[in-house]
Amino acid sequence: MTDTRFVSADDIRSAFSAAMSAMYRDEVPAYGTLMTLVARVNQQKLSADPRLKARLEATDSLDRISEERHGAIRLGTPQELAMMRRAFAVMGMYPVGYYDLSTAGVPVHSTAFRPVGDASLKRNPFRVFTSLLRLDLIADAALREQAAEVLASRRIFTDEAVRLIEKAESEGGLGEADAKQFVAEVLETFRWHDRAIVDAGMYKRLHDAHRLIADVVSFKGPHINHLTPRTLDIDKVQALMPEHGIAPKAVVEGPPTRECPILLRQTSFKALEEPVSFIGDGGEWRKGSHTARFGEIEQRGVALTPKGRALYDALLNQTRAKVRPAADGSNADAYEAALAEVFRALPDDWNELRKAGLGYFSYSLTEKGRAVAGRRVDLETAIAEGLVQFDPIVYEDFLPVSAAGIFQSNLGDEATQEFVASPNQIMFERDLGASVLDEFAHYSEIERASIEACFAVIGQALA
Ligand code: OOG
Ligand code: NI
Repeated sequence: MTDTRFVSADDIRSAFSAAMSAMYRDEVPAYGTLMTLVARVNQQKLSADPRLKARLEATDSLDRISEERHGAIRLGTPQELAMMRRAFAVMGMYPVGYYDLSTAGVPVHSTAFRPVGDASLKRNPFRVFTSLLRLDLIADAALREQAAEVLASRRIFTDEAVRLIEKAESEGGLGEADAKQFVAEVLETFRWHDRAIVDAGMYKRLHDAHRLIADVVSFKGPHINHLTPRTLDIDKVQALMPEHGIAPKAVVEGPPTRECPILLRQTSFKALEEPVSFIGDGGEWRKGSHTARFGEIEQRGVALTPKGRALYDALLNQTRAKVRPAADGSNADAYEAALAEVFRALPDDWNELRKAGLGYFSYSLTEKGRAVAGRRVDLETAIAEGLVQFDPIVYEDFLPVSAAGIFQSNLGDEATQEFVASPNQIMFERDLGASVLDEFAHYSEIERASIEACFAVIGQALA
């Protein structure tokens, strides 16, 4: 039930993502340049491909096609993570998936807060990839303790933000004035602060332990570190970035270019070195710099089943065993060629993907199907006879290897470091104060419900 006294969570999320986008474009002008480029390439693609345009018109809000799909933050403590979960819940964003990045040399584990229902995703799909620093992976005990101390002393939410989160929880929502204020207050948490809360010496020690640790610990809050609009042609934008004065990362992460896109492809421009000041010995400000903020683009394809995903992971490993993409882009062509070659093993045809049980699809009745209501037929026959059609279910989540690639290229390419792989979803969920939704179970349920809806009309499945 929607309560008319309250602004819907979807509307609050939309207002929040719009406010964040405006703030970030203002803070990071290169991001504005990227947005303009993405919008232009999207327009060109739509004019050149009327079939794509028609399909998107039917399924998406075309006018919002170039808007942000996600952003990312890195938090320092369990308390920050738990409060962030509550703040996102007010915007209809729930934790989906657990990503262990330690295997890839980044001392964090993460989830994505996102809308889950179809209607909410269509209204505004904005999500935030949220990482929690793992101090337990820092070898130097003294540094670990100092970092924990700094983190314990900061408050990343304003008092008003906390008050409004509590109000939304106890009353079941926020009215218009409160919702507006909530957006403004929570936005403060994501703002950039160019004055560090540590001195230059401490910053250097944190930075030497891992650049990401310095990024999380040294500032007043978890500045949004990137936003990511959706592109309809990621290869084109990647190729055009240099012409617009922005330096792309070496390679596009994820699967290769395909007729039938799978999962998620993403690339970013490299993080910018920005002026910051550190606390000096005599309390004065000392000038320095920090590199953290960048812009990214994404293009999504079909969600894969566990079987499809296992194949994807195996093929990606195989590719990277052949050619490991160098940070300077020197072997980008060789990597792309190897990726395309190895991924031939994954069928590039919707029906083959479906029949092999590799991807998730949403089924619906055709007109012909509705006309034969009551007839008993099994799914494959119904498809073969044109009674039922299927569409790929879009992957709305993230990929750990890709995420690590995005992290690495923006932490400085020399920052690769080995950690002992130690996924700890139990610890993460305890810190979060909730369990994360299993993305496979979620897609599988969408698929199952779509099949049931068909059989409610054309009789029970025989199979
Ligand atoms: C997050 C990197 C991961 C993605 O799109 O995979 C990410 C970060 O750098 O904090 O955003
Ligand atoms: Ni991202």
